[in-house]
Amino acid sequence: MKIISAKVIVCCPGRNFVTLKISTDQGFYGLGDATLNGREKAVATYLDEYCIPALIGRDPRNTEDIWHYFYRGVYWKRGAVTMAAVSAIDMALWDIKAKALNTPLYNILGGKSRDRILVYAHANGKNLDDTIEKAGLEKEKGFRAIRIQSGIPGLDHTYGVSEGNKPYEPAQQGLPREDSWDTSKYLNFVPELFAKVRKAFGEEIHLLHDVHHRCTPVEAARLARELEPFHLFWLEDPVTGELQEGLRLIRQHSVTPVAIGEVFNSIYDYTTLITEQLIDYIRMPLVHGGGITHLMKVAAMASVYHIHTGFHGATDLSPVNLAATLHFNTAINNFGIQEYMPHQEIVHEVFTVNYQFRQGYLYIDDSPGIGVDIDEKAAAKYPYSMACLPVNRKSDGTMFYW
Ligand code: CS2
Ligand code: MG
Repeated sequence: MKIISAKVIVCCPGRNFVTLKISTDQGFYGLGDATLNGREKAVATYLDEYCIPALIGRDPRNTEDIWHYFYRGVYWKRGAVTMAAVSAIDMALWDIKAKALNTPLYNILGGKSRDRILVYAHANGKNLDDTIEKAGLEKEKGFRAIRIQSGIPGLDHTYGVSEGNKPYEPAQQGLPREDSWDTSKYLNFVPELFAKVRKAFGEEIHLLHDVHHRCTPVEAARLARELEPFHLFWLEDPVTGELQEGLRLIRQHSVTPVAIGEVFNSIYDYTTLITEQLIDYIRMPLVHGGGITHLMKVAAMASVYHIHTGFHGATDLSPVNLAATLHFNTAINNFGIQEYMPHQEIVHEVFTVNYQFRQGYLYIDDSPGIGVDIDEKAAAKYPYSMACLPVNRKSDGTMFYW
């Protein structure tokens, strides 16, 4: 079998997505998600200019060799843009491989370790009461795990809280919005938030929270310790992961489980975190972490250290990534939980999917490959529209992490 062509489809059905479509001489084609929120055109160009020409003529079943061609083979390795392109190529090749074997992708990743995938919802409100109300709505939908984010008293904007009743989409049209931040207001508020949420829902619901990279290690250690009575399923991105050893301080002061890595893009971002057991969940998704070929290795390394998966699954990762991830989650032993922010209806004018939500779990069907398709005509109706993630300044104007 040979790759005869490949194309990058950039579209914006409600938000921007980048999809790689690889076609073969035997009529099979595969899809890969290459979406990198706010940097879509960079990945599309990297694929078009530097990857697709080198793909033509190769056997798509040689996933290991092709992965290394685009990782070891290139001089300028790693990084979000490069690895989103590598991930998309890898996802599309595995899609082709499974389709050619006329089997669902999970079957060639180890088969079924489970029939359903535990997912968590997002609940966010402008204040504490609004957040509790929104969490109640997600519980009524059947979710057994809910991520809690709230507006912070005294701050206009904060991460994770949607404007009005619109679904949460952090990227805004045009150049970045400037948010302002105050760590002490945040640290003083969050324990009270979880005391009230845990009181409202009891112990039956898993509660998660995303710090979104905004604490120093000692601030994160304080927060993790103060949240211990509320038995969080995980505290996410408590500190920026650039300094892996920064997580040691949190571990020394708290047993609140830690999840990190949605902004990581290779196993090298995790080596200290995993081998020193500084984390409990890996978040690096297929679409940004090197695809199936790489994440199988990362998940295997994590399983040696009692670490589970909890992959990123925001709406700025496409249905192609989510479907491929559900196959991956179905097959591996150390699956933990999957983030699930349902895409807006308009997205499904372009992407047809093979997964369904029922009572707190996602289920995939047995269609061959990843089981998702893209309607290129529908995609053409929604041209790319530049949108950027916000930036964040401390209240004194100092540039900070968003
Ligand atoms: C978040 C994301 O889903 C999450 O855990 O961290 O909302 C993240 O901010 C966006 O994916 C960035 O594009
Ligand atoms: Mg996050």
